[in-house]
Amino acid sequence: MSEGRVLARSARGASVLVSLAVAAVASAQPAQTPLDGASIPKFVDPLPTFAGQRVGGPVVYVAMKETQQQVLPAGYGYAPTTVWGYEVGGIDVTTGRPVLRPARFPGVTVEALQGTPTHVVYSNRLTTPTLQSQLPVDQTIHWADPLKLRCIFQPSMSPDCMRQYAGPVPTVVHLHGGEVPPAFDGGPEAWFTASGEHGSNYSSLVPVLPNQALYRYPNTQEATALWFHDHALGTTRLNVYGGIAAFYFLRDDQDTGKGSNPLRLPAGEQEIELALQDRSFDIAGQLLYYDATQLPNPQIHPFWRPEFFGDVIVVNGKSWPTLAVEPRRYRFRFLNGSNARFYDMAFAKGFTGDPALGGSLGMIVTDPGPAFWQIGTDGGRLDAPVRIDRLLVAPGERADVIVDFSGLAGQTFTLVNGANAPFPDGDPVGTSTTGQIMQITVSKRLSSPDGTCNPAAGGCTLRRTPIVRLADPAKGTLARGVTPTVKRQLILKEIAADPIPAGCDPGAAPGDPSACLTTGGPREVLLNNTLWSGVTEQTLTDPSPTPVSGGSKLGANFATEAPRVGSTEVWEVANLTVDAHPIHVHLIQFQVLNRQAMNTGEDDAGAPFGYMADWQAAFAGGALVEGGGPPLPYGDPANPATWNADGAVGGNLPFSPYLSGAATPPTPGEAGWKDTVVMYPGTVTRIAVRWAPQGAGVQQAKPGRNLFPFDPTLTDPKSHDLFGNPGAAGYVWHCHILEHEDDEMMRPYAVQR
Ligand SMILES: [Cu+2]
Repeated sequence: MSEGRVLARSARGASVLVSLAVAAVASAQPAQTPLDGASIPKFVDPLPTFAGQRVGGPVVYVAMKETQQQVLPAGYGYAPTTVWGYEVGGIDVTTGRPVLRPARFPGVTVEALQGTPTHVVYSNRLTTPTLQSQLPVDQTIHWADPLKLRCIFQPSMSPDCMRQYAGPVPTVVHLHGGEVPPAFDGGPEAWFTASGEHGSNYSSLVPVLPNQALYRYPNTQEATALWFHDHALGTTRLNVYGGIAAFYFLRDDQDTGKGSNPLRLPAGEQEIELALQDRSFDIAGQLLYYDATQLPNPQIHPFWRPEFFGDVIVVNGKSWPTLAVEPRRYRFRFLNGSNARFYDMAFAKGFTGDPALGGSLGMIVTDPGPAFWQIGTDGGRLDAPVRIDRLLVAPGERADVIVDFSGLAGQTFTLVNGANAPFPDGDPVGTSTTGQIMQITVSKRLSSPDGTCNPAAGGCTLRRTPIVRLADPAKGTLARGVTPTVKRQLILKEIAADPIPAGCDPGAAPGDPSACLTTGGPREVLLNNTLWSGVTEQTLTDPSPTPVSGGSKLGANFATEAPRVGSTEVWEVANLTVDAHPIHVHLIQFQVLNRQAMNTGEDDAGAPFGYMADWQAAFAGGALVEGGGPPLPYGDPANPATWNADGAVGGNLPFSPYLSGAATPPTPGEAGWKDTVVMYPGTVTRIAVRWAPQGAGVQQAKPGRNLFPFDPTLTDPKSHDLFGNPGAAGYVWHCHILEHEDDEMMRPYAVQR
């Protein structure tokens, strides 16, 4: 244990001394009595839809505002819920007239057309929001910190760090899945507040008001459902929970969104956004995030919890809605906008929640409804529709599907969910709560003949040209002609809090003298055992902290992943934790190569085995250095002498001796462009990542050749690229479980010339 390690421990340990005060402070918060999700009537109110309301045009205006929304069913005495929403203004894409859509959660969909840039003026108008008092901002994690209290760096935390935060709300908007310049990526440190404070990586195309940022999206990638949501450092989980998220449909001349679209896809009223988000409520109908009886790690972070799981499923801002459809085909644009909950879905006429009936999933479909025909992934349309009986969508992922209700007139289906939480081995869903998402009744008369393509009959042609293949999804190998220049082997590692000390009472309420100051649960989850900042946890509070191996300065941080523009890399990520993590890379769309089982983990007594044991022993000193980076030198992508025996950089022991079984190709629903991919525990997930636009041919993209319509390598905020975009400090890759990304499971990355 290094001296720095001891210092860091004592710095964090100091928070123990003051954490007893937390309960008193927490009890000073407005008391919230939980509303049992099972008591809320389901399938009462109609699903809110956005057809006929979507907003586009060359300039779009998006304001973050607090508003009241009837999330729980109307007419049952539930008050409207105070939420944060996006108010969206621009040109109505149906009528061509200027419109302003009122703030709501999620915001009304923005629509853009491939090849036509969209300018968006984002305004933070969350001035003195009342919802703030219900959101447990944790000032002791590495966060935006507009008041500059620097709690994470304080050797002994002041009471200011431990009480309910009441300062300005930092926000920044990330267009998830977008091929955009670094200045408009909406990264974690580009935040801005209603009162005009700015994060270190704030940028705007041109100067605007201090509470605003103006971004220009080139819209040159493939048509798909992107989404925009808040991404402020260390408070994304709360801002998104409050409600600031919305779809961003990118159209092209095939997927026009109009009934006349040449692909003959369902359109108009038959194309429906479905944003799935779980929430909890109090008996006053207000959002409930924090339960003071479930302090996860008061020893270290008084308010942060490892994952949020609500007991109410909300779709498009309405709890358990119902949707009346005609007996015809519909196109559903699924988005998992939840903080941490996965959805493993099927339409069912009959279902049961009794796991004893078999299957690994909590909800058993006894009488199936129509199947999903998936036509698109995160980043665009598939080559051909694929039939999916159970649709898995992790936080951040999207799925574009057709469901055929023809011949089913008069029937009622429930969209059920069987995904354990945490996924895949956590608690089963609640049969009458989280196991159900929404209801569909085939109760409307057929208003016109269904002229859409029928995927079941092989009638749908989705693309003019096939997907440019980095990976061969049938074989699980690199596609022909693809030559990656770098292989990275990286790991996901959970860092636990200290074990529960002897003599305390794990069941005692916080503040009780016998209560435990730690649950022994997760303290943070790290990418390659490295903090967001890229400095070692042991030197975090030093005036000149030490970067981890391979770290090079990028803005306020140190990046370790610095791919060359135009190059293709293979990232092999071994998940050493017990849960699945949806890993998201900004700027590009990638392709899934394969997954392979790996002998790694900790046994029931917490003893590491397999790769984890050897990997921990590989640290200097023979034991894991928490947050100290990888155990070995990171390696230089340009110097093969520095690579490990698997030919990889990343600073880790080679994975190959620990692999077992054959590598499995991506699922049919993953066989396209992805920006977020599920990485299962005890598994290495391999992705092919190319720093070039999706449409570039395999022979076109070359290391050092920039094919983007902007310069992704420009880091200097004072200069502009040839396209007029300012520079900014790079991009990020991270886990899309929002509680994880807020507490260090995120890394900056640089694109190099
Ligand atoms: Cu995670």
